[in-house]
Amino acid sequence: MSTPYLKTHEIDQIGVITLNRESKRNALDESAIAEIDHYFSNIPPHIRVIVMAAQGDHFCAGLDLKEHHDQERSAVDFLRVCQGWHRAFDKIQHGGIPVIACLQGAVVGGGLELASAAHIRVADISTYFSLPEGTRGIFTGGGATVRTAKIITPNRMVEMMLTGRVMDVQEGLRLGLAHYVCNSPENPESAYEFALSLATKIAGNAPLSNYAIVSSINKISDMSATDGLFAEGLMAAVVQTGNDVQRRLNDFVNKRAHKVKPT
Ligand code: 1HE
Repeated sequence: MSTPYLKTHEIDQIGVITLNRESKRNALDESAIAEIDHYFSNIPPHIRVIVMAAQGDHFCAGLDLKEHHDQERSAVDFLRVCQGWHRAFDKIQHGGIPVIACLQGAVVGGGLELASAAHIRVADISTYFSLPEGTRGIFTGGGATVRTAKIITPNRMVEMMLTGRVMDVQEGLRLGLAHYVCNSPENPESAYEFALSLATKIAGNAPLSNYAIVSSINKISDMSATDGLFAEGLMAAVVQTGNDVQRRLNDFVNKRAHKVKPT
C-alpha cells in the first residue's frame, strides 16, 4: 500500500514503512504526521516487528519549514501540531511492537524526534544528527525534550540545541542515537539489510516478551523505584502466562535451546 508520505509493504511478519518524500528530504508536514499516526494505530495483527526506512540520501529533515512558514501558525495552532506529533510518536514508542529505524544522511530536528521514538536505530555511515531548532528560531515540539534527552542526557541536548552543531554517526553511536553503524569497514552490510536481519531475529522472540520489552521499560523508567519494581513484577507475571513460555523453557531444560555466548 502507498500513501503520499508512507510507502508500506510486508515481508512475512515484518512491516516495512518507508518515508517517501525524498524531494523534500522527507520533511514532515501535517499530513505526513497524520499518515504515521494512522499506520501505527492500525498495525495488522500478524506484524511482529516494524522497520522504518526512508527514501533518498536523508532519513528526515524534520518539520516542514515551508508549511510552517506559509501557515503563520498561532501559538495554539502550533501547540496542536506538536500534540499531533506527540500522539503519533507515542504510538510508535508505546504501540507494543518493536520498531527499528533505518537511518541515513540527515536525522535532524523532528527527524531526530521521529528516530528517537523507535526502539532500535541502525545507521548508515552517512548518518548525522542535529537539533537546529535554535538556529531556525523555533523549539523542539515532537518529543525530543523527553525522548532524545533521555537517550543522550538532558545536558547534552541543551548543548546540541544551543550550538546547533552536527554530530557525526560515530558520536551518535557513542551516545546511543545509533545502536549500529552499517556500510562501514567493520560492518559492510547495508543499514536496510542489517535492520531486516535484526527484525527477523526479533520476530522470533515470544511476542508477549517483545510487548513487555517495548511497553514497560520506558514507562517504568518514568516511575518511582517502588512503583517500577511493582510494575516490573506485574509485567513479568503477565508474560509468564504466554503460550510459548513452557515450550521455550522445555527446549532449554532438554538442551535444545541456543546458548548465550559471544559469536
Ligand atoms: C525542506 C526541508 C524542511 C529540505 N522543510 N522543506 N529542519 C532543518 O532545519 C533542516 C533543513 N534542511 C536542510 O538542512 C537540507 O535540506 C538537508 C541537509 C536536509 C538536505 O540538503 P540537500 O542539499 O540534500 O537538499 P536541499 O536542496 O536543501 O533541499 C531539497 C528540497 O527539500 C528543497 O525544496 P525545493 O523545492 O527547493 O526543491 C528544500 O527546501 C526542501 N527541504 N528540508 C521543508 N525541513 C515539531 S518541531 C520540529 C522542529 C524541527 O524539525 S526544526 C528542523 C528543521
